[in-house]
Amino acid sequence: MASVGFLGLGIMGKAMALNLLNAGFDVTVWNRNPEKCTELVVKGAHQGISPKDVAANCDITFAMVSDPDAALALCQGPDGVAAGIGSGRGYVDMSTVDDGTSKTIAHLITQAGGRFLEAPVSGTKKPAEDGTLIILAAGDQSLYDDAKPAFDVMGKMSPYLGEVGQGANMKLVVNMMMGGMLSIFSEGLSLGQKAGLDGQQILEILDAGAMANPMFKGKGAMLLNEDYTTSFPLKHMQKDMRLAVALGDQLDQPLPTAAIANEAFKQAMKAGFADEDIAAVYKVVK
Ligand code: NA7
Repeated sequence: MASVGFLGLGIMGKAMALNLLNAGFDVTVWNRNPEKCTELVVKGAHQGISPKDVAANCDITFAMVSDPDAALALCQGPDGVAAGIGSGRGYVDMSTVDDGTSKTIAHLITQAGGRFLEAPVSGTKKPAEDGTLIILAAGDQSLYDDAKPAFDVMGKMSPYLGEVGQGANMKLVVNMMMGGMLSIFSEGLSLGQKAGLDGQQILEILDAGAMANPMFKGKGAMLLNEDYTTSFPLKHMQKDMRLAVALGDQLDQPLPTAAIANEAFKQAMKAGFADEDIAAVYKVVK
């Protein structure tokens, strides 16, 4: 099996790196806060000293960090991935960023002789743990072929979407729709209960009709129980909405519904729910 690096052991990265380890890959991990490496090291991973060190010593290095600034920070500077990647090795950034950031990272890596693939994912904590993510890959096709065995461990589907930027764009389209749906779902559930309807019955009726979907089912139970245990941090959804609205500006595409949903997530951030689950957007309309 190829030696793989994994940078960023947050909610998603930890679960994904653990699956690679359990599948028999030789895994080297690094996290900004090194304490998060301990659990994986105990289970057999090596610990890298910097992103540069990991990229220099692994055939393919994966990264899963919070946002565009974090993704760029991993690559730049004397300890960054670009300083270590060298010729022919691969770098796969699985963080959700905008297409511009992804292209900047692609440039940094390819200038240094490496191969680059962006591969943001659709799916949160549970699919990351279960290895059932949807991986949206775009960029160097030879690296896609080499990374496929690892993708098959981390996800249930990993379509190749073309040139760098298209994975990022697909992810923003998907999450923009998810944020919009969650926002109107919260308003509906709140309106119904204010009108005296039973919340559980609202969920059952939705689930029996054309609007049934796994997200309403999963998040619906959380809303009724006022359980906001973080599976998908709300601050990351607001980032995705912000990046999608910015893409709309760039492409002259009207996004009135997404823009308003973005405002609801901003309100939730301001109210102090940034680190809670996306379900906490309900609290601003409740
Ligand atoms: P988490 O659980 O918030 O984890 C974020 C990770 O990103 C964590 O490992 C952080 O390290 C790391 N991070 C954040 N900023 C930096 C900088 N500047 N440099 C290096 N590392 C950094 O997020 P999730 O796992 O839920 O989500 C990850 C991605 O998937 C995100 O793009 C989502 O939109 C989808 P720390 O532990 O704080 O040192």
